[in-house]
Amino acid sequence: MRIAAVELSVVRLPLVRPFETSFGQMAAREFVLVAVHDDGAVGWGECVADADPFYSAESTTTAWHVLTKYLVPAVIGRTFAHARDLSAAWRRVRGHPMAKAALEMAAWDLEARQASRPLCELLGAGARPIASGVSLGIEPTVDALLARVETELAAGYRRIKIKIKPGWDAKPVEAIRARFGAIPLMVDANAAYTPADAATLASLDRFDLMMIEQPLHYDDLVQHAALQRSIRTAVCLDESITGPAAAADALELGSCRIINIKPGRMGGFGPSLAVHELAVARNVPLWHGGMLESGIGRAHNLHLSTLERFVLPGDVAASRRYFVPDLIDHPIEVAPDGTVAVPPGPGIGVIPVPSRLSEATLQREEFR
Ligand code: OSB
Ligand code: MG
Repeated sequence: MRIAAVELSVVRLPLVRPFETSFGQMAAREFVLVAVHDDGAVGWGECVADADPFYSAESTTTAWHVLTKYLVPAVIGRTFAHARDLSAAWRRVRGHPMAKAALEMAAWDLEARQASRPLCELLGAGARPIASGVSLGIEPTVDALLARVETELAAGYRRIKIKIKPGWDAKPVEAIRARFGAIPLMVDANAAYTPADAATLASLDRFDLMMIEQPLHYDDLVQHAALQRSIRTAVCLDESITGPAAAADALELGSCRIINIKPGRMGGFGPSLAVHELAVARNVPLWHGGMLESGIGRAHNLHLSTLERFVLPGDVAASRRYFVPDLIDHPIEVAPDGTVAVPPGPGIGVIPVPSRLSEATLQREEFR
């Protein structure tokens, strides 16, 4: 594959409904979309960095800066045997995993399209239905949250995750258990607690949650290990798992029992495959996280989710939960059994609808 041309766009899509987490409220997604061209073939990648650096240090602006100034210049005009080799070209650039992942994953899509194979096969697996869960934001009232849970269970989703923060934790969980019984239920704190809250977090043990996701600081492993020793519920790490080294440290320390994989957070599919290998070796359950991606990023996530160690339902829900219309030609749908199909065809299996893309584009630049 030769990186003959790269097209970068900043795209803005309003969310179907605002999404509130412990770090703030989002009403729209604003992200960098990458198109990599070679000889008529195009590979697509979506940068999961948000407009604001609240989930992690990266933002749309930093991703644009690092892509235009460093990452694209490092690969443009060059030939690579495999998409996983691109990362060697930007080895000197520290950090910025979301910017790197967007370009690396576009190259994976291009490589798969040029081989006329679905991306999941290049990643070492094969298409299978992916069990899907939903991530529900913080609501103004418990009743509003219960109504959302009811809707998503009726749609077939296999697990409910609710966002929590101090003051919005045991109360909504207790209300969901009271109304819906023993459904697969988990919580995500997005780093909103400190070790001083250990008693509050331990009090959630009585609800038999599948896991508590990222309760403590976003780059901590040591305090999570102490917390995991003191509670029965499994800790799952999201923000803290920045790549294979952090994953190995977390498992060694006992910081978590479950890992949430997001290729954007770790720098792309290369590092994600390394974490997957580690999880196979150590028998650690994985699931695929979501970053409110458009259908482009979600299609990448579905292909990666076909690997064997993704044994828990992922945050890979239907297009209509996020964007109407989605950026892609064939919206992603959930089946009545709560699974989502991997888009068939070469590469990720979907492309942006040109008119929707141009309507949503705020800024654009081409490199050749
Ligand atoms: O922590 O998993 C998270 C969305 C944005 C940033 C971080 C997270 C999330 C979600 C939504 O939970 C998952 C999705 O449905 O895409
Ligand atoms: Mg999370």
